[in-house]
Amino acid sequence: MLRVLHLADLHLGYRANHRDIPQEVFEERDEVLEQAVEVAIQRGAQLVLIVGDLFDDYRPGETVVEDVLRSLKRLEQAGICCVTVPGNHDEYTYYDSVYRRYHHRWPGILVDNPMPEIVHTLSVGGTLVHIVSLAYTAGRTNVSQPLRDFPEAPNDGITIAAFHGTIGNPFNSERSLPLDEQALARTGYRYIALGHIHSPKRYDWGHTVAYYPGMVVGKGFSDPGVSSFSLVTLTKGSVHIEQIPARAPKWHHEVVSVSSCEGFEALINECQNRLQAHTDSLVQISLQGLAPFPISTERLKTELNTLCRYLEVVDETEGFSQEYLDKLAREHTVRGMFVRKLKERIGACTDEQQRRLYQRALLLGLEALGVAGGE
Ligand SMILES: [Mn+2]
Repeated sequence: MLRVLHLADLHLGYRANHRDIPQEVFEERDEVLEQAVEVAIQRGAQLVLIVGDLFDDYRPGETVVEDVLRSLKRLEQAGICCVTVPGNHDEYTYYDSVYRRYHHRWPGILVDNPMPEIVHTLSVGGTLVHIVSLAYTAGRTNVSQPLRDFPEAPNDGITIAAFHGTIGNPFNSERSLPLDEQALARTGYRYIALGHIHSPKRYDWGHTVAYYPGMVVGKGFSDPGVSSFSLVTLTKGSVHIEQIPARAPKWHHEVVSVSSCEGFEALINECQNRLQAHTDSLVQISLQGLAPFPISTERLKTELNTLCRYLEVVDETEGFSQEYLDKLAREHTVRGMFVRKLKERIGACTDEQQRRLYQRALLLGLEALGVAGGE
């Protein structure tokens, strides 16, 4: 039996400076490797694989690097083999890449060969475990076609691979490693630890299992992470992957339809209900549908932002509801006249593109006349 803690895409050192998200959220996510080390020790892992994008950048800050070295040192002292594979964010290519600058001090195995090779062999309870990997290096790793030449699995023991790349994407334009799915399936390796794709995915090719554990701690609402570690247990007949919860900032995206809300108070209530299960999360509320009344996202934020760790409200409504526009059209004001005129034009319109243009004009006009900000 072999127990492997399979990590990938930790993206340590990531900071989102363009948002008003509190900095400590990102400092907190940087502690994930130390947690992973704890899990590896407590759960008796014999091997830790870090399959690319350990850092968010190839030149991370010194503090982040020193913390990583300290954590990996702990693994070494606990007698756990650790293999670090550079990714595409923390690419090995650059002369001042973190992995070149800290190579001499890196605990465990730091992969630096540009094409797949057996990088290390360890013995676990008398069984040999061979590890195949590479560090994608621009100009040296041949990516003119998806990678399909892999070293043959030796007859003694089992073979495991660790690749940071994309399966089955021969025309990928990003700087990353394309991997040939059929060729991987033919290797006969017992387990292929993958990284690069941030959501989990498992491939079963007969006796060979390949797996993306996903990003452990999220970077934001569009890249929320899985908030768990993947502990892989290999036995003679099976590959079992257990999810172990990770303490990490939680990102949550919530869609709220405004169409059915009677008024602003009802909308606040609806949002409050939705937030109840996410009090310790960073939440993004996306307002959708046709608004039956003017919505102030600022006011919503003020009303709700104490109910969760951080709140962002995005107005993605498509415009105002018919009822609301009818109400405005009845006003004896410039605004009422504007709405009447635009409604007439929209009603008479036969061209779809022209109609959308008028609808956009209606929204912009109403904004200018002071309705979108809230009454
Ligand atoms: Mn990544």
